[in-house]
Amino acid sequence: MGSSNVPATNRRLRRTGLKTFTLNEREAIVGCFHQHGYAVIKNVFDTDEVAELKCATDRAKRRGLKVGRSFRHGNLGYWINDDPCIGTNVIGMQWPSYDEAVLELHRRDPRMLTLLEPLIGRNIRQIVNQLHWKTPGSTFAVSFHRDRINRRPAEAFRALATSYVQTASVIDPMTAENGALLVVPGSHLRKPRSQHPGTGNFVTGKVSRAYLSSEGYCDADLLSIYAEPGDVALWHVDTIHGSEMNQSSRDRCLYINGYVDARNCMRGHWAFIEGQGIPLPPIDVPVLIHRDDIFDQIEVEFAPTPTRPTD
Ligand SMILES: O=C(O)CCC(=O)C(=O)O
Repeated sequence: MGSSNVPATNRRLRRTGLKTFTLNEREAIVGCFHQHGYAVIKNVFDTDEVAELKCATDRAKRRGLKVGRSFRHGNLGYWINDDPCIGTNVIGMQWPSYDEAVLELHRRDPRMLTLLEPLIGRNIRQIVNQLHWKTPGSTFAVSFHRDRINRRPAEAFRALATSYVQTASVIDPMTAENGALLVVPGSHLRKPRSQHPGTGNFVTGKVSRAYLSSEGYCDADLLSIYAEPGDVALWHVDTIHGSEMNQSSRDRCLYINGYVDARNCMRGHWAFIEGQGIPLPPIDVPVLIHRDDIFDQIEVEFAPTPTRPTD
């Protein structure tokens, strides 16, 4: 196949020396995503980059712990709870890219576009930018759900099944012991059989199987995504997934970015326009994403632990 068939993004990556993907690899990723509802791409980011990401996420967590309770500033939010086992615990952050430059660059890195472009094109908005930490000893876990339930209000999205990709950049190894992501391969292709309880995805303790079984699945249908720092996982908006508590002695941090074909989404920050990464505006410029009150309440505000559904 001649070089004119290599997508523009790939040609640019070859020149800069960043990780590239062959056409076969790209086709395999797209095929896996469509057929199984997820894909895992190894070594997208290198050791030095992962070390920088890890420093940034550790710094963010320390900042959260220092404040000691949930707060938000515009779309930036820190989620801090009182864990029954370890006490004050930072479980996650929304839009950490406002606080950490490395995370800001990562969300619009050309390698992310390489993974997204065959699925949702080159004009992309972003509605999820999130960190999840599973601190050793904590009870934090994520209940089984399809991301579709969180894409609210529904009228802000069109053709969600073909317009949305959730990504997770692996910061700490994901292992059998530390609450690796669990997916039900192929579940995106099956029509929902039940109503999701809609109670929010963050839970404590062993994750209930109720939703899984109401959808006709059991533990034998779960696939664990074991992955290394620098790997990126993608999943479909209708893929059932969740994760158990961390039973190991090491932290498990995941950096989650959710992207939408801009033609089909009325909310979110720009991530790419014609394949060009778009930086975040200053934090005091309100941008409508999750919070309907963003134009009224931009300054720092202490908040209860979120009760609304989150990723
Ligand atoms: O952090 C995790 O293990 C789960 C992430 C997740 O379920 C999501 O982002 O929708």
